[in-house]
Amino acid sequence: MTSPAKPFNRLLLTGAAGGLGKELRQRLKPFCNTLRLSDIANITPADDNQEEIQLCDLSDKQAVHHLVDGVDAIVHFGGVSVERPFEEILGANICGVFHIYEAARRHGVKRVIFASSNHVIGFHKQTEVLDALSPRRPDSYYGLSKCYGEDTASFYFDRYGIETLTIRIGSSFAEPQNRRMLSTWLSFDDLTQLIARGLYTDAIGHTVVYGASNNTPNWWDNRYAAHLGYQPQDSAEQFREKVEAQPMPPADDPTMVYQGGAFVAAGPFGDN
Ligand code: NAI
Ligand code: 15L
Repeated sequence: MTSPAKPFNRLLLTGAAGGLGKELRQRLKPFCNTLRLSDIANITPADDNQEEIQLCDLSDKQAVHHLVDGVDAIVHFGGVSVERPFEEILGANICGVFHIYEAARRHGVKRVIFASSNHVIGFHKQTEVLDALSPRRPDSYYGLSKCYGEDTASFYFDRYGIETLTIRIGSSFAEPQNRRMLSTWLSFDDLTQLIARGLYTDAIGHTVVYGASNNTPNWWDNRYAAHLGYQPQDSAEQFREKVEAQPMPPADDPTMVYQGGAFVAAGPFGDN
Protein backbone atom coordinates (compact mmCIF):
# COMPACT_ATOMS: atom_id res chain seq x y z
CA MET A 1 0.00 0.00 0.00
CA THR A 2 1.37 3.44 -0.86
CA SER A 3 1.24 6.18 1.76
CA PRO A 4 0.71 9.45 -0.13
CA ALA A 5 1.01 11.78 2.86
CA LYS A 6 1.48 11.56 6.60
CA PRO A 7 -2.08 11.79 7.89
CA PHE A 8 -1.08 12.57 11.48
CA ASN A 9 1.49 14.81 13.05
CA ARG A 10 1.97 12.89 16.32
CA LEU A 11 1.01 9.22 16.60
CA LEU A 12 0.94 7.34 19.94
CA LEU A 13 1.88 3.66 20.07
CA THR A 14 1.08 1.90 23.36
CA GLY A 15 2.65 -1.50 24.09
CA ALA A 16 5.79 -0.30 22.32
CA ALA A 17 8.09 -2.60 24.35
CA GLY A 18 6.09 -5.71 23.41
CA GLY A 19 6.53 -8.22 20.62
CA LEU A 20 4.34 -6.36 18.13
CA GLY A 21 5.34 -2.94 19.45
CA LYS A 22 8.98 -3.64 18.60
CA GLU A 23 7.96 -4.63 15.07
CA LEU A 24 5.71 -1.61 14.62
CA ARG A 25 8.21 0.93 15.96
CA GLN A 26 9.92 1.38 12.59
CA ARG A 27 6.93 0.47 10.44
CA LEU A 28 4.69 3.27 11.79
CA LYS A 29 7.16 6.08 11.16
CA PRO A 30 6.08 6.71 7.55
CA PHE A 31 2.61 7.57 8.86
CA CYS A 32 3.54 10.45 11.19
CA ASN A 33 6.03 13.20 11.89
CA THR A 34 6.52 12.18 15.52
CA LEU A 35 5.98 8.71 17.02
CA ARG A 36 5.30 8.73 20.76
CA LEU A 37 6.22 5.32 22.21
CA SER A 38 4.76 4.13 25.49
CA ASP A 39 4.78 1.05 27.70
CA ILE A 40 4.95 0.16 31.39
CA ALA A 41 8.25 -1.60 30.59
CA ASN A 42 11.42 0.19 29.71
CA ILE A 43 11.99 1.26 26.10
CA THR A 44 15.53 1.81 24.86
CA PRO A 45 15.78 5.20 23.17
CA ALA A 46 16.88 5.17 19.54
CA ASP A 47 19.18 7.74 18.02
CA ASP A 48 16.24 9.15 16.14
CA ASN A 49 14.62 12.58 16.42
CA GLN A 50 11.30 11.23 15.12
CA GLU A 51 10.62 9.38 18.40
CA GLU A 52 9.62 10.41 21.91
CA ILE A 53 9.28 7.97 24.82
CA GLN A 54 6.77 8.32 27.65
CA LEU A 55 6.45 5.39 30.09
CA CYS A 56 2.97 4.93 31.49
CA ASP A 57 0.86 2.38 33.37
CA LEU A 58 -2.43 2.13 31.48
CA SER A 59 -4.29 1.52 34.75
CA ASP A 60 -3.29 5.03 35.94
CA LYS A 61 -5.94 7.43 34.64
CA GLN A 62 -3.99 10.65 35.14
CA ALA A 63 -0.87 9.19 33.54
CA VAL A 64 -2.88 8.12 30.48
CA HIS A 65 -4.42 11.59 30.16
CA HIS A 66 -0.94 13.07 30.22
CA LEU A 67 0.21 10.46 27.67
CA VAL A 68 -2.52 11.29 25.16
CA ASP A 69 -2.12 15.07 25.43
CA GLY A 70 -0.83 16.36 22.10
CA VAL A 71 -1.31 13.26 19.95
CA ASP A 72 -3.45 13.11 16.81
CA ALA A 73 -4.16 9.36 16.67
CA ILE A 74 -3.59 6.31 18.89
CA VAL A 75 -2.42 2.81 17.99
CA HIS A 76 -3.43 1.00 21.18
CA PHE A 77 -1.45 -2.24 21.54
CA GLY A 78 -0.56 -2.07 25.25
CA GLY A 79 -1.97 -4.43 27.87
CA VAL A 80 -1.92 -8.02 29.08
CA SER A 81 -1.78 -10.17 25.93
CA VAL A 82 -2.48 -13.67 27.28
CA GLU A 83 -4.84 -15.30 29.77
CA ARG A 84 -4.09 -14.18 33.34
CA PRO A 85 -6.02 -13.78 36.62
CA PHE A 86 -8.90 -11.36 36.20
CA GLU A 87 -7.42 -8.71 38.49
CA GLU A 88 -4.36 -8.34 36.23
CA ILE A 89 -6.56 -8.09 33.14
CA LEU A 90 -8.84 -5.56 34.83
CA GLY A 91 -6.25 -2.83 35.37
CA ALA A 92 -4.29 -3.09 32.14
CA ASN A 93 -6.99 -4.01 29.62
CA ILE A 94 -10.35 -2.90 30.99
CA CYS A 95 -9.45 0.23 32.96
CA GLY A 96 -6.65 0.81 30.44
CA VAL A 97 -8.89 0.94 27.38
CA PHE A 98 -11.40 3.13 29.22
CA HIS A 99 -8.61 5.56 30.16
CA ILE A 100 -7.40 5.66 26.55
CA TYR A 101 -10.86 6.57 25.17
CA GLU A 102 -11.61 9.07 27.94
CA ALA A 103 -8.28 10.74 27.26
CA ALA A 104 -8.99 10.69 23.51
CA ARG A 105 -12.32 12.43 24.15
CA ARG A 106 -10.80 15.07 26.42
CA HIS A 107 -7.88 15.78 24.10
CA GLY A 108 -9.86 15.74 20.83
CA VAL A 109 -8.25 12.63 19.32
CA LYS A 110 -10.47 11.34 16.53
CA ARG A 111 -8.84 8.09 15.37
CA VAL A 112 -7.84 4.94 17.27
CA ILE A 113 -6.50 1.59 16.10
CA PHE A 114 -7.42 -1.00 18.72
CA ALA A 115 -5.59 -4.33 19.01
CA SER A 116 -8.45 -6.69 19.73
CA SER A 117 -8.04 -10.43 19.47
CA ASN A 118 -9.48 -13.59 17.96
CA HIS A 119 -10.15 -14.58 21.59
CA VAL A 120 -13.39 -12.54 21.48
CA ILE A 121 -14.73 -15.35 19.27
CA GLY A 122 -12.51 -18.16 20.55
CA PHE A 123 -15.25 -20.62 21.52
CA HIS A 124 -16.48 -20.88 17.92
CA LYS A 125 -15.42 -24.13 16.26
CA GLN A 126 -12.73 -24.23 13.60
CA THR A 127 -15.36 -25.59 11.14
CA GLU A 128 -17.24 -22.24 11.21
CA VAL A 129 -16.68 -19.17 9.04
CA LEU A 130 -17.34 -15.94 10.96
CA ASP A 131 -17.90 -12.35 9.95
CA ALA A 132 -18.00 -9.16 12.01
CA LEU A 133 -21.68 -9.70 12.84
CA SER A 134 -21.22 -13.25 14.14
CA PRO A 135 -21.95 -13.50 17.86
CA ARG A 136 -18.87 -13.19 20.01
CA ARG A 137 -17.97 -16.19 22.14
CA PRO A 138 -15.06 -15.03 24.34
CA ASP A 139 -12.82 -17.84 25.50
CA SER A 140 -11.06 -16.25 28.52
CA TYR A 141 -10.94 -13.28 30.90
CA TYR A 142 -8.52 -11.90 28.31
CA GLY A 143 -11.10 -12.38 25.54
CA LEU A 144 -13.73 -10.74 27.73
CA SER A 145 -11.48 -7.71 28.19
CA LYS A 146 -11.15 -7.38 24.41
CA CYS A 147 -14.96 -7.56 24.10
CA TYR A 148 -15.08 -4.63 26.53
CA GLY A 149 -12.54 -2.78 24.41
CA GLU A 150 -14.56 -3.36 21.23
CA ASP A 151 -17.75 -2.12 22.89
CA THR A 152 -15.93 0.89 24.29
CA ALA A 153 -14.78 1.74 20.75
CA SER A 154 -18.35 1.41 19.49
CA PHE A 155 -19.71 3.62 22.29
CA TYR A 156 -17.11 6.35 21.81
CA PHE A 157 -17.94 6.50 18.09
CA ASP A 158 -21.70 6.67 18.62
CA ARG A 159 -21.47 9.15 21.48
CA TYR A 160 -18.43 11.26 20.58
CA GLY A 161 -17.55 10.51 16.93
CA ILE A 162 -14.15 9.00 17.77
CA GLU A 163 -13.45 6.52 14.94
CA THR A 164 -11.78 3.17 15.57
CA LEU A 165 -10.44 0.33 13.51
CA THR A 166 -10.75 -2.72 15.75
CA ILE A 167 -8.40 -5.42 14.50
CA ARG A 168 -9.26 -8.89 15.79
CA ILE A 169 -5.69 -10.07 15.45
CA GLY A 170 -5.24 -13.79 14.86
CA SER A 171 -1.64 -14.85 15.61
CA SER A 172 0.92 -12.23 14.67
CA PHE A 173 4.38 -13.73 14.96
CA ALA A 174 7.32 -14.11 12.61
CA GLU A 175 5.99 -17.57 11.63
CA PRO A 176 2.94 -19.71 12.46
CA GLN A 177 3.88 -21.93 15.40
CA ASN A 178 1.33 -24.75 15.13
CA ARG A 179 -1.46 -26.16 12.94
CA ARG A 180 -4.07 -23.73 14.26
CA MET A 181 -1.92 -20.79 13.23
CA LEU A 182 -2.00 -21.97 9.60
CA SER A 183 -5.45 -20.29 9.71
CA THR A 184 -4.87 -17.52 12.27
CA TRP A 185 -1.42 -16.25 11.22
CA LEU A 186 -1.01 -12.54 10.43
CA SER A 187 2.34 -11.43 9.05
CA PHE A 188 3.89 -8.24 10.41
CA ASP A 189 3.61 -6.67 6.95
CA ASP A 190 -0.10 -7.49 6.67
CA LEU A 191 -0.64 -6.13 10.20
CA THR A 192 1.10 -2.91 9.17
CA GLN A 193 -1.11 -2.69 6.07
CA LEU A 194 -4.21 -3.02 8.28
CA ILE A 195 -3.02 -0.25 10.60
CA ALA A 196 -2.23 1.98 7.62
CA ARG A 197 -5.67 1.41 6.14
CA GLY A 198 -7.19 2.18 9.53
CA LEU A 199 -5.29 5.47 9.63
CA TYR A 200 -5.80 6.52 6.00
CA THR A 201 -9.36 5.41 5.17
CA ASP A 202 -12.01 8.13 5.51
CA ALA A 203 -15.16 7.61 7.56
CA ILE A 204 -14.45 4.23 9.14
CA GLY A 205 -16.85 4.77 12.06
CA HIS A 206 -16.25 1.71 14.19
CA THR A 207 -15.03 -0.96 11.80
CA VAL A 208 -14.20 -4.49 12.94
CA VAL A 209 -11.73 -6.42 10.80
CA TYR A 210 -10.26 -9.88 11.36
CA GLY A 211 -6.48 -9.71 11.24
CA ALA A 212 -5.27 -12.70 9.25
CA SER A 213 -3.05 -13.13 6.22
CA ASN A 214 -4.27 -14.91 3.09
CA ASN A 215 -4.43 -18.32 4.79
CA THR A 216 -6.06 -21.66 3.95
CA PRO A 217 -8.44 -22.67 5.40
CA ASN A 218 -9.79 -19.19 6.08
CA TRP A 219 -12.10 -18.94 9.10
CA TRP A 220 -12.89 -15.23 8.77
CA ASP A 221 -14.92 -13.23 6.24
CA ASN A 222 -14.07 -9.51 6.17
CA ARG A 223 -17.06 -8.44 4.02
CA TYR A 224 -18.09 -5.75 6.54
CA ALA A 225 -14.63 -4.19 6.37
CA ALA A 226 -14.47 -4.15 2.54
CA HIS A 227 -14.25 -0.32 2.56
CA LEU A 228 -10.75 -0.63 4.01
CA GLY A 229 -9.50 -2.31 0.83
CA TYR A 230 -7.31 -4.68 2.88
CA GLN A 231 -5.44 -7.08 0.59
CA PRO A 232 -3.19 -9.46 2.53
CA GLN A 233 0.07 -10.10 0.72
CA ASP A 234 1.34 -13.04 2.78
CA SER A 235 0.09 -16.54 3.51
CA ALA A 236 0.85 -19.17 6.17
CA GLU A 237 0.94 -21.72 3.35
CA GLN A 238 4.69 -21.20 2.90
CA PHE A 239 5.21 -22.65 6.43
CA ARG A 240 2.81 -25.62 6.09
CA GLU A 241 5.44 -28.31 5.62
CA LYS A 242 7.45 -27.12 8.63
CA VAL A 243 4.35 -26.87 10.85
CA GLU A 244 2.98 -30.23 9.76
CA ALA A 245 6.27 -31.90 10.70
CA GLN A 246 5.19 -31.34 14.32
CA PRO A 247 3.44 -34.28 16.08
CA MET A 248 -0.32 -34.32 15.37
CA PRO A 249 -2.33 -33.38 18.51
CA PRO A 250 -5.36 -35.56 19.42
CA ALA A 251 -8.49 -34.68 17.42
CA ASP A 252 -10.25 -33.40 20.56
CA ASP A 253 -7.36 -31.17 21.66
CA PRO A 254 -8.65 -27.56 22.00
CA THR A 255 -6.03 -26.39 19.50
CA MET A 256 -7.70 -28.65 16.91
CA VAL A 257 -11.33 -27.84 17.79
CA TYR A 258 -11.74 -24.19 18.77
CA GLN A 259 -10.73 -21.03 16.92
CA GLY A 260 -9.24 -19.73 20.19
CA GLY A 261 -7.17 -22.89 20.66
CA ALA A 262 -5.62 -23.45 24.10
CA PHE A 263 -7.15 -20.26 25.58
CA VAL A 264 -10.51 -22.09 25.95
CA ALA A 265 -8.92 -24.30 28.60
CA ALA A 266 -6.66 -21.82 30.44
CA GLY A 267 -7.33 -21.16 34.14
CA PRO A 268 -9.23 -20.88 36.40
CA PHE A 269 -6.70 -19.20 38.66
CA GLY A 270 -6.46 -19.01 42.43
CA ASP A 271 -8.80 -21.88 43.40
CA ASN A 272 -6.31 -23.20 46.01
P1 NAI B 1 3.12 -8.27 24.37
O1 NAI B 1 2.67 -8.89 25.66
O2 NAI B 1 4.43 -8.67 23.82
O3 NAI B 1 3.06 -6.68 24.48
C1 NAI B 1 2.14 -6.00 25.29
C2 NAI B 1 2.84 -4.83 25.94
O4 NAI B 1 1.90 -4.17 26.80
C3 NAI B 1 4.03 -5.26 26.81
O5 NAI B 1 5.22 -4.60 26.40
C4 NAI B 1 3.63 -4.87 28.22
O6 NAI B 1 4.72 -4.40 29.01
C5 NAI B 1 2.61 -3.77 27.96
N1 NAI B 1 1.71 -3.64 29.11
C6 NAI B 1 1.16 -4.62 29.86
N2 NAI B 1 0.46 -4.10 30.89
C7 NAI B 1 0.58 -2.75 30.78
C8 NAI B 1 0.11 -1.67 31.56
N3 NAI B 1 -0.64 -1.85 32.66
N4 NAI B 1 0.43 -0.41 31.16
C9 NAI B 1 1.17 -0.21 30.05
N5 NAI B 1 1.67 -1.19 29.28
C10 NAI B 1 1.37 -2.46 29.65
O7 NAI B 1 1.95 -8.60 23.32
P2 NAI B 1 1.98 -8.46 21.73
O8 NAI B 1 2.02 -9.81 21.16
O9 NAI B 1 2.97 -7.46 21.31
O10 NAI B 1 0.51 -7.90 21.47
C11 NAI B 1 0.26 -6.51 21.38
C12 NAI B 1 -1.26 -6.29 21.42
O11 NAI B 1 -1.88 -7.03 20.39
C13 NAI B 1 -1.89 -6.74 22.74
O12 NAI B 1 -2.94 -5.85 23.08
C14 NAI B 1 -2.48 -8.08 22.40
O13 NAI B 1 -3.60 -8.39 23.21
C15 NAI B 1 -2.87 -7.89 20.94
N6 NAI B 1 -2.87 -9.14 20.20
C16 NAI B 1 -1.69 -9.75 19.85
C17 NAI B 1 -1.71 -10.93 19.14
C18 NAI B 1 -0.46 -11.58 18.64
O14 NAI B 1 -0.58 -12.61 17.96
N7 NAI B 1 0.74 -11.06 18.92
C19 NAI B 1 -2.99 -11.59 18.79
C20 NAI B 1 -4.15 -10.86 19.22
C21 NAI B 1 -4.10 -9.67 19.90
C1 15L C 1 -3.58 -13.40 21.29
O1 15L C 1 -4.52 -12.65 21.52
C2 15L C 1 -2.31 -13.29 22.04
O2 15L C 1 -2.01 -11.96 22.36
C3 15L C 1 -1.14 -13.93 21.31
O3 15L C 1 -0.06 -14.08 22.23
C4 15L C 1 -1.52 -15.27 20.72
O4 15L C 1 -1.84 -16.16 21.75
C5 15L C 1 -2.71 -15.09 19.80
O5 15L C 1 -3.78 -14.44 20.46
C6 15L C 1 -3.25 -16.41 19.25
O6 15L C 1 -4.43 -16.67 19.41
O7 15L C 1 -2.47 -17.15 18.65
